[in-house]
Amino acid sequence: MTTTRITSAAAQAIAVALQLDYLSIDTLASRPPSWWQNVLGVVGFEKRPVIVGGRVPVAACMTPPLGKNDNLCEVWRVAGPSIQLSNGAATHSRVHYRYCDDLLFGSITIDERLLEAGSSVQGGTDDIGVDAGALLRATEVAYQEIFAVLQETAHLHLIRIWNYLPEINREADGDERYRLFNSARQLAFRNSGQATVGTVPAACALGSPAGSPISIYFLAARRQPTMIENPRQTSAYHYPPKFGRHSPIFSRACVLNESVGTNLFVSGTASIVGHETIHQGDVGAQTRETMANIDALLDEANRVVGPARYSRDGLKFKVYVRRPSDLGAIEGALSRSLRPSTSIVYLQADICREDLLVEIEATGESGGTR
Ligand code: 3EB
Repeated sequence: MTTTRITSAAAQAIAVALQLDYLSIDTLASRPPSWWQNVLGVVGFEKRPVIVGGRVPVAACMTPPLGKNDNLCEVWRVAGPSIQLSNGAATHSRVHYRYCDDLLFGSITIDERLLEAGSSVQGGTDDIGVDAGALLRATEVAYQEIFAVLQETAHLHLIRIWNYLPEINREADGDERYRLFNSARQLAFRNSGQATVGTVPAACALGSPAGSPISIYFLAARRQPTMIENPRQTSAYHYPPKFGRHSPIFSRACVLNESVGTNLFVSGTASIVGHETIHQGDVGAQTRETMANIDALLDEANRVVGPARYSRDGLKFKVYVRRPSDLGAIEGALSRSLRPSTSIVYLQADICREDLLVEIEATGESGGTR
């Protein structure tokens, strides 16, 4: 028998466990200060929840909850002995953030209507309208400020980023707003010296109601995660130009190696095979295809990272529903493939392709050997 030598890096990795919980505002209100000490960030749905104490960054999905999820918050917490959390100190930044040695949670909210138009995406020409220009500029500013914070605290690796943009499918000056967002996001990655293929974060991009600010929140890490692509899908960063001049920059999933607790991040996943949407108009079939894609990502994660075992049972889900009237059909399809106790939050959101009716994201814990 061999003795296992625990390296200091491994010991440190084991000491921090990222924990994701969906808790009601009332539950949050009853938690003692010692518990709040370890909270990295809180995310509300539809609007920013009011959290007393004020030390923890509070983000908002801006997407209204559906069904019986009222008053829930997404809470990111680290557990483990003697973890020290620090708050963002960059007063010149719009990013609110909190971090421990390994992990950082951050959030940024920008109202594009309050920014001057004039993005460098225009390439020096004036042929872009004010409407498109404002979205391009706001997206660029948001990503620039995020990357600046990551440099400052040396959490250089974005692992997961959630993007909520108002009216994602609306045309602005002849282009869809999601496609404009993709252009500005890609440019911001380039300008900040980030890779635009391969080691890019897991992500999602959803539409929020008109008049909402752009709301982005993210997790970053000191160590490089392992990126996972889906063998059934074209990598998003290699989508053909018919989906937009600039491809979306995200990985299908990533794994935070040697970290316990929540360490698998599955991007927003939809009914896409190769690069094409399938089952147009059939929300039940789209839901089943999306779960087949998530299964393929779990298999791929198990293949790539070895000893960790991921399965549907270890996942918590957020389900974005385009048309509220489809909620029953989606719940029905999921109830046939998930255990009744599975954590699922349903939200109303526009999805970034007009023909997609549902998008599902997940976060996971590995469950040992199965
Ligand atoms: C897709 O697979 C569906 O632009 O950041 C999923 C996850 C989607 C992330 C993003 C978009 C994004 O293309 C849409």
